[in-house]
Amino acid sequence: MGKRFSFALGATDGQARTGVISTPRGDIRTPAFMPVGTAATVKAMLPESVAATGADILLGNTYHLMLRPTAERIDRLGGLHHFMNWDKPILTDSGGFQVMSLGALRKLDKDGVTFKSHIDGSRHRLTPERSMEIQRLLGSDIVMCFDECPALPADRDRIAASMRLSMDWAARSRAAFGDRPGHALFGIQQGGLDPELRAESAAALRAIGFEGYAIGGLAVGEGQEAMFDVLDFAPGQLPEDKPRYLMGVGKPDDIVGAVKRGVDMMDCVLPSRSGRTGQGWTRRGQVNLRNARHADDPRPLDEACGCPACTGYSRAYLHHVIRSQEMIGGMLLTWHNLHYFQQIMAEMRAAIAEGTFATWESGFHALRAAGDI
Ligand code: PRF
Ligand code: ZN
Repeated sequence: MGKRFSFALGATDGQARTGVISTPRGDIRTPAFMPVGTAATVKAMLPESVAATGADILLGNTYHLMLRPTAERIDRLGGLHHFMNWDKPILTDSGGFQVMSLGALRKLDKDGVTFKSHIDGSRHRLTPERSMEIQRLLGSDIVMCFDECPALPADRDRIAASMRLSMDWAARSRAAFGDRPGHALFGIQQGGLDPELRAESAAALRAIGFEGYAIGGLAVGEGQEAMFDVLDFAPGQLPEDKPRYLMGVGKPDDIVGAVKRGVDMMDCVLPSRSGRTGQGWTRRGQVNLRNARHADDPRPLDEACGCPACTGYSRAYLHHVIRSQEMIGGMLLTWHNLHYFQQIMAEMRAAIAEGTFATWESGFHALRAAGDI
């Protein structure tokens, strides 16, 4: 009972969807935003605080955890959930994207990728089989296929070859993942901005069969307009009855535009990373708390926000602790940002269920355009 992984699509409103992913570790309400817990921590947050913001699931990284403290050590210590004291679902990325974006030296071949650690320069290798093994050792609930994501712009031949390599790796990931009831394996669509390559990738993934389907290869420098152009067709190329996950997105307006076009899950470091540098994301737009104009401001960051940063502290205080590099500055702003991102998700889920998404979206953009922050 409740032991299997499943997705129940609830209401739809235009292309936007709301539903529930059920896992043995709990339900994930969709559309879902996943905070990023790269190194077995959502930086500056206790796990119970992450849950209090409304997160049902967080994301972990194969690349970082395999290097430190290693997947084998986490396995010996009882798995990632126990290790980091988070008992809700965890999705892990497969490592390839992080090797490409972070790894100083790497060499790609048909079988996998060899790279040097950004920590100590030691040599490591990832293949689809090794990535599946690491994600199993971590105890990940949602495992991502091992893929390659080319930086854009790139020429069509390069994107096609990379996508076909990723589809070969998707088949190897599926075979290596094996039969693991209660755990899910997601395929990752590639193909750049090209509708035909995206269609070929989607067909390859559907033929293999996955519990969910990610849209990879976006938010890699193409800009929002180009990304939305792809999202106008890519979700429709993937199965309707499975979750669709847009990887590494994004800013609040990216997230809203993605949900409008049929995306169910997203993740991004933005609310946590930018919070640590003093950026506050609010209904009215982005606020840089480092700015001197906040030094004497007794008002909260957002008077309508119920998070600890907004209910207990002034902009003047946030300005002071950020400028002073006090740890509580990053803690409060990360909490606020994660709370705000989850608030948007909750409001979108409710609007889709009520069939009022277009009205909600107009309100979302109108408040930001007013610019009064
Ligand atoms: N593949 C994987 N992880 C990712 C991406 C991808 O294409 C992206 C692209 N935005 C972010 N994270 N495996
Ligand atoms: Zn707040």
